[in-house]
Amino acid sequence: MTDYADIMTTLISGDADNVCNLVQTELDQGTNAGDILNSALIKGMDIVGEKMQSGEMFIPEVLMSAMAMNKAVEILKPLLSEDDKASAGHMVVGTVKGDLHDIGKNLVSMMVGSSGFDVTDLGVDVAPEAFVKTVQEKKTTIVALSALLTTTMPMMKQTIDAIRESGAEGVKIIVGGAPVTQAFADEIGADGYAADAGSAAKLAKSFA
Ligand code: B1M
Repeated sequence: MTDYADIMTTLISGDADNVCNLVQTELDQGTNAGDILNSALIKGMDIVGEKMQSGEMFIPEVLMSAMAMNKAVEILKPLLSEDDKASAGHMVVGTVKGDLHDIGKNLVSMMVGSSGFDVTDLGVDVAPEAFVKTVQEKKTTIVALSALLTTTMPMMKQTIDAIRESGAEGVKIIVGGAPVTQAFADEIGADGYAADAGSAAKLAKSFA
């Protein structure tokens, strides 16, 4: 059985061209696209998440890996079976109303997307009603809220309340962002808190 060490190492180093070449070589040799996705790319991104958490990788490096992952997935997409395409669930992510910071939120979006979720990114300055609308329209299993300002943290509670009051069932709401803590997450009734994008992907998977 292939261990895909080359693909994983190249993905972790963020070398998109070589990841794509290695993926294409595997395909040319008849390797199944779903196997490459699950056993090489998603596994590789799991390692990126761990390295990010431990401080071994920094934001720009993580972004390079995530971009390499996205390019490789584009090659595999037409070849994936419906089973392979079935995602871990649907996540809606956004920075709450009044807050324009999006760099951390984009990382969360990429890391969670790379770990098998179908992600809708609503962007920044997202009103509670917009989250509610998306949760209702898609089969959302997880909502991830980002806030970078102490002044927009209360908007996280308002958003959680709006989603709960809309009657959405089985939706897990997770929160994060520099000023957010586990204690704050507990206080506002969130289902979870993640300190960084790698942890957000792990947390999302734990709910899948
Ligand atoms: Co702003 N800003 N900013 N800013 N800004 C901060 C946040 C601030 C700490 C700077 C400071 O004063 N030291 C401060 C907030 C103070 C506070 O409230 N305690 C601040 C301020 C005051 C402001 C303005 C009010 C300034 C002004 O206009 N007077 C203004 C507000 C605008 C608004 O939002 N309404 C403002 C504006 C801006 C820019 C537009 C100039 C720009 C944003 C550009 C952009 O995002 N496209 C900006 C920036 C760049 C920053 C700093 C310098 C960097 C933020 C960043 O991107 N970090 C920031 C200072 C700092 O943090 N050092 C600052 C990198 C990013 C990867 O980290 O977003 O924390 P972060 O994401 C992390 C984790 O937090 C976590 O994962 C990521 C890592 O993996 N995470 C989640 C984030 N979201 C998550 C969601 C999850 C899970 C994890 O869901 C489950």
